[in-house]
Amino acid sequence: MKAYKRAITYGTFDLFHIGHLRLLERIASLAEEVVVAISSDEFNLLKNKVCSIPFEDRKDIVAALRVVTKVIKEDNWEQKIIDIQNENCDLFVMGDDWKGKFDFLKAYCEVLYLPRTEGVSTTEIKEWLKA
Ligand code: C2G
Repeated sequence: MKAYKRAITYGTFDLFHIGHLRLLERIASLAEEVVVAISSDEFNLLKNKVCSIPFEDRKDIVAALRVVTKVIKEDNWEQKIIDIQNENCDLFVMGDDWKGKFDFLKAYCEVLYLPRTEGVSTTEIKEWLKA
């Protein structure tokens, strides 16, 4: 029996890497089910991020993971409360680069920020590829 029934997390998951996987694995160790909201290409532009990999591919890669129960689309900053209610989540998790930013969700479910995996990021991977 895990501490939570159903967790949700949000992200771009561009150029999927070990930091993304470690986060999702840690969420899966805490909750029976894991819902992942993948940022749409359009929403990424609002986040001032240009994706290398299109939404459909980023979604299929995450959906294929054994530790992921379901993937939904993230279109805007405002959908988290509705998502948590619609998906019956009792846990919201993000990496700690977001620490404190989503504490308003504590009114709806547990909110956890987990340490990021050091030494890897999509930005660094893009730099390496340019070198
Ligand atoms: N992450 C991590 N370790 C890394 C890189 C990323 O734990 N080395 C985590 C981030 O903290 C985040 C998740 O992996 O929780 C996805 O990271 P991104 O794809 O960069 O997501 P982001 O652009 O932060 O989108 O509404 C919330 C946003 O959609 C979050």
